Amino acid sequence: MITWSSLSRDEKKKALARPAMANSQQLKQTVSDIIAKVEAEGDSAVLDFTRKFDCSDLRSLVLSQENIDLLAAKVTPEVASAIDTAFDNIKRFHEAQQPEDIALTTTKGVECELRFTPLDAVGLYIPGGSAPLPSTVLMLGVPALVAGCENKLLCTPPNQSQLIAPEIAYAARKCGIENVFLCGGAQAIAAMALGTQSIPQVDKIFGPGNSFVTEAKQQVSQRADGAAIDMPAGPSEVLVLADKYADAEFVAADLLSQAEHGPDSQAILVSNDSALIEATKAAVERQLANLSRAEIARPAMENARYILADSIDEAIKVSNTYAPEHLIVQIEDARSYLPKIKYAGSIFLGPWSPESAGDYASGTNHVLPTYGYSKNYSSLGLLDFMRRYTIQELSQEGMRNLGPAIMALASAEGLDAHEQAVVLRMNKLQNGSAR
Ligand code: HSO
Ligand code: ZN
Repeated sequence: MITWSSLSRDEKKKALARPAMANSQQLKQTVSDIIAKVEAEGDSAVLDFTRKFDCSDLRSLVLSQENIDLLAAKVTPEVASAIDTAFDNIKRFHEAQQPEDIALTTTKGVECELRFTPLDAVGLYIPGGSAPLPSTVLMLGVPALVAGCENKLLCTPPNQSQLIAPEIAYAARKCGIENVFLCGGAQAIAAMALGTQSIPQVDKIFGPGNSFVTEAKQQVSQRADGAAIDMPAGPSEVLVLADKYADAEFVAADLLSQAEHGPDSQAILVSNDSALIEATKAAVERQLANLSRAEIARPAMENARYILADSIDEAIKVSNTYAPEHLIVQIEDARSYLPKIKYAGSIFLGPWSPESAGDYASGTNHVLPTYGYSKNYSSLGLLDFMRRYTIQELSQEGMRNLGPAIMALASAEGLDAHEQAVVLRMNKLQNGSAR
């Protein structure tokens, strides 16, 4: 247990430090080599990499519509109905985010508009690894569907049978994802960003992944001919704020549900009650013993931090400094503390709101800014699948009214051609020859 008030500035910084991100020169080079090969050779490079890393006898990168349907039909009725429930809630929550266009007269005769339009082509990346994530398909696919993106494609690494998990196929079908491609890693990101013979180029790439995927997203987003990306990513994290009224078993379970994502997951408890901290530690040990992914969760929990604060206010300050991806507030009257909470990707209020609710089914998006990015990035939402642009129209009256200001600014900036574009029109209006 760390007593916050006893720490020096440097120690405080260290107590909230995140693990160094794996962005070594070696990783950067490997990823840029993969991107270059995919750019030069297209499908055959993606196939080679996929055979090497995921499925040695993969024949095609394309998962046929027939296979998607066959796989989707294999989902058990219980899981299908759970995916349906989650789909409905996520859809409702994202439909409510539909933005309104704006049309405004700023000066008499000067009309300005702001319009929203869906992105044309989006690429959704679903990692393979130890747990297939149909929930992530929904978190990316539903907003793409609601936004009205015309081309939605999904890349995910194939299993040994050249297929994907039935739950992923079912969720993809529900979201109206048109095409599924069997590839993962940096090669999948390169393929979506640059296009290959069979994988269409997309405008923006979404979704989580390992350090290769994250690095590849970063690299393709820096290229003018590449693709935009959703947000920078680091290991997943949770910070739980708890007081003496919190249920230590609940707190432990919430820390562990984060820890089981990966050995580099971050779990932090901040409390003003040392007895609650001790009880949580004991509960973590008890619960860990029965978890199927204890091997993954244990190393993450070894890095967990248990911080004792002098007061709830101080605990909230610690949380604001850390700026967690997920913030769970198990404090009496949790909602009343909202005004003091500055940064978190998503906030879970009270004892009955575990992170799992938002991870799966409440309706909010589980793609969230990690690594302190909740200070300047937002949780994924409908607007990330849209772009906005503006329109303007000046009438003769508008030009008369605004012309002098435009001319003065252009002249102040020394940009004669800009000034001229207005002077010519003003002259025409003054000599009465304007139609
Ligand atoms: N907690 C993860 C999302 C997830 N949890 C998927 C379960 N499945 C990142 O927010
Ligand atoms: Zn989770």
